[in-house]
Amino acid sequence: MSSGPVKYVRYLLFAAVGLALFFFVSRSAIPFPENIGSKLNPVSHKETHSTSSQGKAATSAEFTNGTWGSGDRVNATFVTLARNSDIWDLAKSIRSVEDRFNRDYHYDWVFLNDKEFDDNFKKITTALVSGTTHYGVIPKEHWSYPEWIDQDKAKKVREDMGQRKIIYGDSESYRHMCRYESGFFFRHPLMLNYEFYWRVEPSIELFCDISFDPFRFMKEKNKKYSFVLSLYEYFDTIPTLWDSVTKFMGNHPEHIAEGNSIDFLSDDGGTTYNKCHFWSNFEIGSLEWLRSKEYLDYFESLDRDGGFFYERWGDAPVHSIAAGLLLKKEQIHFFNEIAYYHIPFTHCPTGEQLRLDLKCHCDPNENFDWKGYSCTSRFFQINDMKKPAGYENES
Ligand SMILES: Nc1nc2c(ncn2[C@@H]2O[C@H](COP(=O)(O)OP(=O)(O)OP(=O)(O)O)[C@@H](O)[C@H]2O)c(=O)[nH]1
Ligand SMILES: [Mg+2]
Repeated sequence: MSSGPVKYVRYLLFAAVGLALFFFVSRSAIPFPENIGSKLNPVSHKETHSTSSQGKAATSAEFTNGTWGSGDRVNATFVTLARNSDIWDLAKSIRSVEDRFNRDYHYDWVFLNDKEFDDNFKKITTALVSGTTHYGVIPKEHWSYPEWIDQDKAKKVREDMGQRKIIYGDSESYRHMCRYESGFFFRHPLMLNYEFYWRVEPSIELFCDISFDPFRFMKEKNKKYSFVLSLYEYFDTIPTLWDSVTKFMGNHPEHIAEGNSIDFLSDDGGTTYNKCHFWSNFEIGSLEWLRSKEYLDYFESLDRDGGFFYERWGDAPVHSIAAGLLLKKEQIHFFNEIAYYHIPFTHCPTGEQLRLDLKCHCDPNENFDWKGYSCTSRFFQINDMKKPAGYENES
């Protein structure tokens, strides 16, 4: 991992290159599976000033007056994949989550690692988490090459991507990490007893009090996946991902949900991928959905195609495309109220009164949601959601 300023510059470069690529790189297009029928027909959407079903479903008042805070806890856990060396960056994240939310709820926290956690890691995290902590080692078969992968070919790809300076392009462990987050963390024995998860990474920050229980909100509203930030993926990491998804859709039309979010993912009804994805370093989601036949068939199909190793598919587009295709639109939720930072992007809630009520300490000018490289406007548009008042001042 690189140091702070260097990393920041790297991200700026990455964002600039990504933006340029988004506009100039031609997209892959393969024949569209006909047996999906009307499920992927694009619908036209009005610009977003009507009140939506999603907008009606959750108002800001509900998140500040305790509507979702009362009652029993949900069967849920925080989950973090980490190395022993991540301990101090992770300690900051845990402190933030505890101070802003979990000290009132005491949810459990599961830590997963491809190696044994050392005593220092366990001691510090146990002291910081107000709920029960669990520590798991990842089974070897979930963090190694499947037998159908040609490892020489994978090595050449890493060397080539390294020379082309693609972020994490030369990293073998990053690829295992992305594949693990895409297809396995929810199947770890420690995760099997839980219904919902909240993913936390090292060095994140929460800027506002969370005065409601997001797990409870997810469960009672029948939400399966949620996000706070969305953006465009770097094309060179996923050149054939959509081809693989298209193949899956052709083989499993029964898994594609009626009323899905295809228009979040594609500008042409599914022929090509527009690279929009939810930023998965923050996720609150349903483990039961990830363990469903629909999701497992999807992951298995993508995994067989080898792009986790022959390209550098990230768990963010993999999860997002699944959510976009396998779930109904209304099962995906945007949490404006959860203020979040992971280098280099900030989600600072739009709406001054909300920020004051929640004791936020983020600068609204840094809010990424309505800026050009975010996909959140598109999410609002496809769901006919009204953007929060004041968004124009943050674009
Ligand atoms: N156990 C283990 N965890 C890892 C490994 N690589 C990454 N992780 C964890 O996987 C998550 C994602 O890795 P990050 O390095 O944060 O990836 P990223 O968010 O794309 O990039 P950054 O900007 O560096 O944060 C984090 O929770 C890491 O701690 C690894 O080799 N072993
Ligand atoms: Mg990270």
